[in-house]
Amino acid sequence: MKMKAAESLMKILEDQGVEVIFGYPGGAVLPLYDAILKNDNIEHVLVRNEQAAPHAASGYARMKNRTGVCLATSGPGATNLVTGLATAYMDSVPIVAITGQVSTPMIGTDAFQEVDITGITMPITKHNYLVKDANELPRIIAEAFHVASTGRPGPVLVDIPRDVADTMIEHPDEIVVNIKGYKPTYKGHNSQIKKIVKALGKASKPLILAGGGMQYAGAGKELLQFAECIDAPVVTTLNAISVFPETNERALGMLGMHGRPAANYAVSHCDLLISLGARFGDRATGSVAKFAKQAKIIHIDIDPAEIGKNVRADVPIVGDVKIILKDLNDAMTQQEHAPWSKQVAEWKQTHPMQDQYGNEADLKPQKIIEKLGELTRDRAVVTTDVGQHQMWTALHYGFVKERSFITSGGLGTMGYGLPAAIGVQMADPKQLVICITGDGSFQMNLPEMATAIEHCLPIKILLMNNSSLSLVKQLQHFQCGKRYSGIDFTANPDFCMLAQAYGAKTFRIETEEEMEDKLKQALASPGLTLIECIVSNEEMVFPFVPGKKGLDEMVSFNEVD
Ligand SMILES: Cc1ncc(C[n+]2csc(CCOP(=O)(O)OP(=O)(O)O)c2C)c(N)n1
Repeated sequence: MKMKAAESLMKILEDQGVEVIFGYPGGAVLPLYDAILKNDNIEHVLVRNEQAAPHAASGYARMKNRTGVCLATSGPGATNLVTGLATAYMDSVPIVAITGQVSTPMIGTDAFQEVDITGITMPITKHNYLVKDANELPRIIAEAFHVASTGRPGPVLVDIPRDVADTMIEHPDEIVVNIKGYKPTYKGHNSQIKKIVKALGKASKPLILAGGGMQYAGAGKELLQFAECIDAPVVTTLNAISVFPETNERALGMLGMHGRPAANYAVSHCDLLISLGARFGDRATGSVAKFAKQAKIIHIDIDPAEIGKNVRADVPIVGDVKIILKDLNDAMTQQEHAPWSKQVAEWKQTHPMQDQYGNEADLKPQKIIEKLGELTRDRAVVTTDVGQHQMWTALHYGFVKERSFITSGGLGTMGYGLPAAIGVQMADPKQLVICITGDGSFQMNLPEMATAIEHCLPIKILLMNNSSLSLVKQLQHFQCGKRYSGIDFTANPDFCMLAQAYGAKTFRIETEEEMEDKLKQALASPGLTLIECIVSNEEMVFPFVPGKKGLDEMVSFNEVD
């Protein structure tokens, strides 16, 4: 059937199962917006700044394990997507971003709102396309979805000139995707699996390191079985939090710069580290030279480019972590490492997280998060922004449900939390969605409250207001001799009044005494709700591994003046 390329595009999106597009219009995407209007099956969510669109698509994708879609116009619309695409790239989130481009004859003439977005996004997308021939559009879109969601997931951008979108084309009945040279490996090589089984047989202090790839693979069940079978404790990276229930006795929680003491000690003392879908980012490893020094390292990842990139791999294996874990579970016999388990349990006991609180303030952010965890643990999905509040959430909430923690781990993007929560809530309208944010991060994308109101999304925003950029303040404390530069927000608005102006319900918590009651009330409140917690900016996140130090050289609360 003949139709405009823009209409054909919408049909293909529908075939790909797209239910929602997060976007913002402009001149170069008029044909696409016109085509959306004619399509009854795809909802368009108008964000308040394009920056929120890929973040929302990311929240949606991470919640639903499906590719998220965002849309922006050419020029400034497209460049506003850049931070979100880089965020998705670093965290391996499948997104298809569609941008409008000036008409083909105008490309390269510095036309109004022209920008070379494929050039700009080359290093932060898995792949990108500039569509020059309208007849190619259906195939390119199908390819974009295939590339975004297979192998190691990631963002793909498709740039569509306005005249291309307007061209009449024959809508194909069927599209077969066949990309030469692109064949992700899913099944692990048999000989490598045998090597792993052998290495496990020799180890007396094995440790499992779960990374973000475990979330995407949905391999929580296999992980639990594996950990039990090889009798090993489990540490997680920031992006893997919630893949292994933190209430399980084998769970040591997050490792790294702000890792839990038991997790960091275990990494430093294990004799075999089995890394599953983790990329050994510097925040997780601390000094690479001092990382897991006593251990043989098994590196399992779907992306061959990850192997040996940051940390040596003694036994590498490329493939899908879920499939490989299944094979390993089949191949392994029950093991026991009682002295190691005892040692790890001791570390947990002698270094409780409560020791990492500050002792000055009345209302401690760590306690708020612990209480929130207690009240919502198995029934909420939490998104965060970036800062101390993010680390406290990672350390103190106590996640138990797979895919219940969604954060910008790799890029550390402030402004991620609220739009991501919008995506999560759109993906699952019945879900309790909580966005934990700081006053700095919240101000980067707070107009998205209007988007949430417009779509009746009952998101709960927990705002830790310390009137400053406190994670930076903490760095300045240690690295700049307590000289604090550019971190005070002396002119913060009244956030409750502001949220009310958008139509949200609000609560303010100022003392520990009122904390539980107000949290309960806020959680029970229908509609968009802001819970503002007034906390001290003297608080710090502990433990803390100073630069160039190894993971077992953590600084704790009681070691700092
Ligand atoms: C877009 C962006 N700009 C700057 C930074 C650097 N940065 C990291 S944490 C932080 C402070 C965050 O402050 P806030 O959101 O108030 O959280 P808090 O640390 O106070 O909990 C800053 C500025 C960043 N991560 N992202």
